[in-house]
Amino acid sequence: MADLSERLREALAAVESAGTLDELEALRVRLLGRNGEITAQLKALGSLPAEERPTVGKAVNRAKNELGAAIAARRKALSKRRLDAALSEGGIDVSLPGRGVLPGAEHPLSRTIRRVRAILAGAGFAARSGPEIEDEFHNFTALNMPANHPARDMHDTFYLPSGMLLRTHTSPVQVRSMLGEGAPLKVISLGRVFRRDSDQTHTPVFHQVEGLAVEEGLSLANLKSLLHEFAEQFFEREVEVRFRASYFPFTEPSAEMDVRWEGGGWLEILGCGMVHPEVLRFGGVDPERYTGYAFGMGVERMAMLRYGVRDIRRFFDNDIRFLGQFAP
Ligand code: 2U9
Repeated sequence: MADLSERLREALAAVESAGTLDELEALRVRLLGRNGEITAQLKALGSLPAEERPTVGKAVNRAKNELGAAIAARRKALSKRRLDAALSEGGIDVSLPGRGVLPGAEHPLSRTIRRVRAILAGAGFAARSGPEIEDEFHNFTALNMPANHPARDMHDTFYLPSGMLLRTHTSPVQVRSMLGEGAPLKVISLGRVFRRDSDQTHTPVFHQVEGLAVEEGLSLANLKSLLHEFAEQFFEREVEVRFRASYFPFTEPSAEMDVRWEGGGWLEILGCGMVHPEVLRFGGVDPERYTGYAFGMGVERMAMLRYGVRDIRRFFDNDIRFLGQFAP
């Protein structure tokens, strides 16, 4: 009996100091398993004198139950320790609150493009698109910018090894429309254009909207009234506009349109003009019979003016804190 209680104390100490679940399981098998110590003790009861059997038997059973309970408690403690370690090591704290779902918002450039398109659709312009990789003819030559024309330099063109180029404006789309559809024509082209230029108001990729109308009898007055109406719809208020004489190789005469801003100053919002007869001819249109007007604007610039954004690069950072402000 003395021997038994000594072994029990030792066994309980061993359970308490088991450092892993595997160690503990090995211990359980050694003590309580089919060939374990306790089982051997119970088997040995048979060889004891009959009067000692009940007392010793009870003591062995008590030791068995005590050990079983100690092993179960130790197993629980070790399991918890293993889970805690896994959670802190893996860096996942499943008790943290969720991140929540942020509402989506249309990109300010997409909103601006949609508005411009809707306003011009209301004025009878149909949208056309064309390739972003262009040839010199459609991007320059047909727009009255022959080889070595100084205006080609101002476009800071990206040239590809093949001799093709990334379009520097959306005008080649309208050249293709004139060649493909002929006159009369009333189209806008809207899309990405590329120039080697980058600062607070210039990015190498930006968006343009251009309009072109070709018809018999179109005049500068038609162009001016269209653009005045466009500005009022775009800014959703009555606006005062003025036209300043300018120069583009593809229009003659050419002008820039300014809008009167709060504070009394003038802000340039777009360029325009009557299509140069040479450009009509390159598009397969007879300039003796038809006249055309055209206009072009930068979508980023329009969005900056409408939303009060000072740095054009914000449109391309994809910072949710910036973009989230443009939800309708
Ligand atoms: C054809 C004939 C004429 C399109 C035009 C402008 C004036 C213009 C600028 C606005 C800001 C470019 O994005 S920007 O830097 N564009 O001022 N664009 S007239 O004239 C055309 C187009 C196609 C066949």
